[in-house]
Amino acid sequence: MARIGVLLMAYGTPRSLEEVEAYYTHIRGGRPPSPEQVEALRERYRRIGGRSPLLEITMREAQALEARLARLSLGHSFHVRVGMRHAPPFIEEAVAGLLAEGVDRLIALAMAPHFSRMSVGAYHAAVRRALVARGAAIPVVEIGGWGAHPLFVMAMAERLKEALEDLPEGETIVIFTAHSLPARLREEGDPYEVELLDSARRVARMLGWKRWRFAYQSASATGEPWLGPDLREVLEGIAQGRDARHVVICPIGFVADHLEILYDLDVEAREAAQGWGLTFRRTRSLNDDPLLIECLAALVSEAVAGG
Ligand code: FEC
Repeated sequence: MARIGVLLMAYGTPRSLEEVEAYYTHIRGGRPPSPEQVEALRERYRRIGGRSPLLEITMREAQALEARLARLSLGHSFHVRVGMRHAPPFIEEAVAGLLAEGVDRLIALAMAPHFSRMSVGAYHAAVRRALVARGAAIPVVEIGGWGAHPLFVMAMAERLKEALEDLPEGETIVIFTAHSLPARLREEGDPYEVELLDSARRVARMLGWKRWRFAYQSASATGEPWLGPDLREVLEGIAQGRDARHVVICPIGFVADHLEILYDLDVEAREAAQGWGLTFRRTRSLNDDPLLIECLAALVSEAVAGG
């Protein structure tokens, strides 16, 4: 019987408004943001009640996954721990904790279903760095993009079906969204966009829903071009072309509620859509939905079997 450490990784969030500056500095690779930038970010957290629920939700996912893996009786003991990329508990601390618990191998699973070297790739790199720093030579299975997994597609399709229930098909457009990244990734052959569009197609096909678009959200102002089209442009185009009266946003690139959902979509995009005369609805996030947990358990079991 092996002792298997499962590292559930997510973006990370400041635990209070005081932590925003350190968090933002970490995201920027150690370059401190200006006081104005810090204040603007604090204001976004204030607008969603002072903090984001991302850490608590990821903790709940980890507990549910550990319980589900135990019930599956796979013949191993599973230790599921949370590691964040930009805030405590950091990935490095989680790796150290799992090593102290005596795990003999690791499965690294990012709570971002679509692979990009700038997102999931960076989570995996943090795991490798943490192992090297501790001189630990245990096997690691890095789970790549899982946005095409049938259970993920089914879970997203259920949420979308629920949001579409009472809306007239001829007057409604679904917009699948994901976090934008610098556009140079396209030329570099990064799989992010291909995986996102594939996921969106699968969900739409499962419901037989034809009227959908894809847009990126939450781009940063870094001075370089980011992947588009941006959600605002798509909303404006729909309104100007009178293509639909209702829009349903399905943030397929995210699994949990956090700032980019609760502010960027529920506040900013909603205001924009309504300003253009559209009614706005968003699919509920999966969070610790049993079907998502089932999907994570399947990913871990497949990794154990394959790795
Ligand atoms: O709820 C929370 O407190 C955390 C919300 C949050 C999530 C998230 C997910 C992703 N990001 C991705 C890429 C980038 C790149 C930059 C960047 C910047 C920020 C800033 C905040 C922030 N991100 Fe984020 N991201 C979240 C929050 N993100 C806050 C800083 C302010 C701003 O620019 O808006 C640019 C870094 C730089 O300046 O150099 C790039 C990607 C994801 C989705 C995958 C994942 O979850 O890992 C990709 C959640």
